[in-house]
Amino acid sequence: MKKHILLFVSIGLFISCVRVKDITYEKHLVFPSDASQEKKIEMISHLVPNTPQLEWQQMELTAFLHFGINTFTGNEWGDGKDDPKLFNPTQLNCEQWVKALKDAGFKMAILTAKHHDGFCLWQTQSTEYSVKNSPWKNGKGDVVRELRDACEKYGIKFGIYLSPWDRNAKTYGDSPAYNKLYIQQLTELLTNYGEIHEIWFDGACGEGENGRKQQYDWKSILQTIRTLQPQAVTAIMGDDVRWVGNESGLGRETEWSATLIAPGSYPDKKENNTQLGLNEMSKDLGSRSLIEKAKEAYWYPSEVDVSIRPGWFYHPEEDDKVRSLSNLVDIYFQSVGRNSVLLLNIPPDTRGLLHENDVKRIKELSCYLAKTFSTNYLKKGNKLWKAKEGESKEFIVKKDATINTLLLQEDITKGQRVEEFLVEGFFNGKWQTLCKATTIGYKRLLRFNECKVEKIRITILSSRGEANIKNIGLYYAQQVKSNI
Ligand code: FUL
Repeated sequence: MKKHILLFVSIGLFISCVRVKDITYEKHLVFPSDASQEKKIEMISHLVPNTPQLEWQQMELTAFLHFGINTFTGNEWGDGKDDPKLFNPTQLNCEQWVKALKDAGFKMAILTAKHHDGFCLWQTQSTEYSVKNSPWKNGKGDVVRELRDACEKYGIKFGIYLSPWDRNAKTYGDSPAYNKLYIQQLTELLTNYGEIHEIWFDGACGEGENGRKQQYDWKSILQTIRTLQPQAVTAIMGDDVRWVGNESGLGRETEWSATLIAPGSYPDKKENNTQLGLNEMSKDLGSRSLIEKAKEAYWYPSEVDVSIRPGWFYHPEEDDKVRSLSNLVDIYFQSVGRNSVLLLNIPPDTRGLLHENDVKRIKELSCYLAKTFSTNYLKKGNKLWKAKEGESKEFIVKKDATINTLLLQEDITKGQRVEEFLVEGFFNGKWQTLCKATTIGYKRLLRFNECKVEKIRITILSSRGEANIKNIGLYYAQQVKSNI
């Protein structure tokens, strides 16, 4: 009898442990109205990405391809009245785009299937304003198809940008009629082109004819995506991926993926965000003081979108204005290195090719990153460290190594938890501060003055419960001259 009781107690204990351990909130959580601040912190520390969000985050480096009627008119925003006959790339070759991207380490390409001008790059039934009425391939061409096939061939993911704002559609501003057209376009793209991994909904939005304001039917739009392509993430006006808040390649130093800002397409977004005084540009999207006031929380990670040139579309006069390597390296550290995914725009030119100058620069970037991160000077940095607040841990550095860069990663499948940490190096017989920062998240990269250290010590100064540090690395990143 005693034996049985013991067995039952142990099974009961085991089950309750598993249950406590297993509680995570995927993508969204609602705080109980009577939850204490302590309870809220505990809950948000267990907020985690869903599978598409996690896979998206792991890509780190993705490419935007702004291409369309604007490529041929020199505009950044077409008014929807440009003649489709202007669209006539002379040597369009999506394999050239994708090969260059793949070689440079990009994991996905997102094409502007339709920009604000409404010109569609695929054989759509929804409008006459498309490649069908262009001279390119006698109106039989389909850029979406060609890019899709090239992505398949070279093994990178494929995404689409479908501008909600449409300056050509007659129905724009007549909300039900335009929503129908928009969902038709989305359905074509999500049905006829294989797997799509990101759908980008631009927030830019003007008025339709006679000042009519379009009310988008986000509920049906998201429903269409979840039905047709459940593995896809929806960005910006979508609810999986958040716009970082600028177009200059700058992530926040304190970047929470577990945020209090409600996604663009949620019906209660306005109320929630006004109550908390938040918008996409706010400096703080995840602090304890916001948690105290918030009713809900979202796993809504940041994406840094920036163009390699001054414009989003190709303009020949910008051929010598491609960002320098040193600028791109800084952008990488300020985006991927700040818990974000980098979405770098490389616009195809009027030939329908990625320009030589851009291709050269992304290649240089990938060589630089490969060289920097090929030698890890830290010993045993990839053993999971379950770190309590206030805890320190020492790590041995390989002998005689000169270092200036630190990499840290949390296991975000358990939640994002670290609020502040300190890194010291032992040299000249004493511990000296190398760097101190706030959030880590999926990935944090920090650069500091180069030095030779025997060992480093990391202290978790503040954390929302036990932090799961799954990877630490030490590297040497060479200085790049600012004009290169
Ligand atoms: C903005 C657009 O208005 C630009 O043309 C570009 O597409 C950029 C990525 O998003 O909101």
